[in-house]
Formats: sequence, structure tokens, C-alpha cells
Amino acid sequence: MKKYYLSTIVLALLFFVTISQSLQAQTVAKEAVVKVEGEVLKTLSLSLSDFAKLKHVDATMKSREGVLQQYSGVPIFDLLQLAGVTVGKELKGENLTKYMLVRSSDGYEVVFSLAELDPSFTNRVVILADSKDGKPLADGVGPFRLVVPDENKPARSALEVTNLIIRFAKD
Ligand SMILES: Nc1nc2c(c(=O)[nH]1)N[C@H]1C(S)=C(S)[C@@H](COP(=O)(O)O)O[C@H]1N2
Ligand SMILES: [Mo]
Repeated sequence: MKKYYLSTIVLALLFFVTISQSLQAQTVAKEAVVKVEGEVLKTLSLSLSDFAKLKHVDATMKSREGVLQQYSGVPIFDLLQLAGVTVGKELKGENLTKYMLVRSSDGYEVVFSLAELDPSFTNRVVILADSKDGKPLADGVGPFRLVVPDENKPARSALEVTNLIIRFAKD
């Protein structure tokens, strides 16, 4: 009889340990990250909480419906600098043939040449936003969205961004 109780307890314990481990694995997998990779000195993998610690600026753009929207996020230039991409003084010569491929979780992709993102070439600040009107971005928009001001249509303002990949156009 004692033996029977003991094995029931052991089984129940095993059950709870397995359940809690799989729940834990799910929460870990759920934490969204954005990666900066490719032609970088250091690959970045930023979680929402890492991202929140970086210096934020505001950027506005018109939605598809033509309504002005205000977002907050981190300038792409800052992310490129953190990853050691050839921007600033190094953005010359063959480095001017580099581009950033933006990839989203739905497979949507857009590109920017590095010069479009560098303040020594342009005053326009493209940001990777993590909030709008002080709130985290909605499902299907965030957690990270590109905000590209002063463009006639918002087609390059990628939603649900997962990867910023730096590549050489040159072969
Ligand atoms: N990931 C992803 N981002 C995307 C798209 C898309 O299909 N997938 N469509 C683009 C297009 S064509 C438009 S017009 C805008 C719409 O953004 P809005 O809903 O803020 O107006 O998102 C852009 N970003
Ligand atoms: Mo669009």
C-alpha cells in the first residue's frame, strides 16, 4: 500500500515538473526579439526590454488612410552603430553599395541603402518603433515597426519587424 502511494506521489510530481517546464519554455519562446545581422561587427539580438533601454525619439508618418500617426522608437542609425555597421566616416567607397534588408514575420521585405539611414547624408530619421501614443504596438503591427517619415506612401514602413540584415549589393 505504502509503495502505491509513493509511486502516485512521484508520478504526480513528475507531471507537475513537466508541465511547468513546458510552460516556462513557452514564455521564453514568446519573448520577441529583433536581430541586427549580416555585415556587422557584432550581431545584435534585442528583446523588447533591451530595446526599451535605448534612447528613444518620436517620428510621425501618415497611415494608409492619410491620418498622421506619432510613434516612438530608436533611430535605425543608432542600431547600426551599436552593431558596428560601416556608417558615419566609414560610409564611403564600396560601403555605399551596402543596404539594409528589413524582414517581417509575415515574410514582407523592404530595403534601404545605408546612405538613406545616415545623418551625414540625410536629415530624415527612420526609426524602429516600439510604441504609439505611449502604448506598446498592437498585435499585427508590433512589437517592432519601421516608421519612415516623408514618404508618399507607407509601404516601406514594415510592420512586425524581426530582422535588419546588412548586405553588400556588390558581388
Ligand atoms: N509586415 C508588413 N508590413 C507592411 C505591409 C505588409 O504587408 N506586411 N504592408 C505595407 C503597406 S503596403 C502599407 S500601405 C502599410 C500600412 O500601414 P498602416 O496600417 O499603418 O497604414 O504597411 C506596410 N507595411
Ligand atoms: Mo500599401
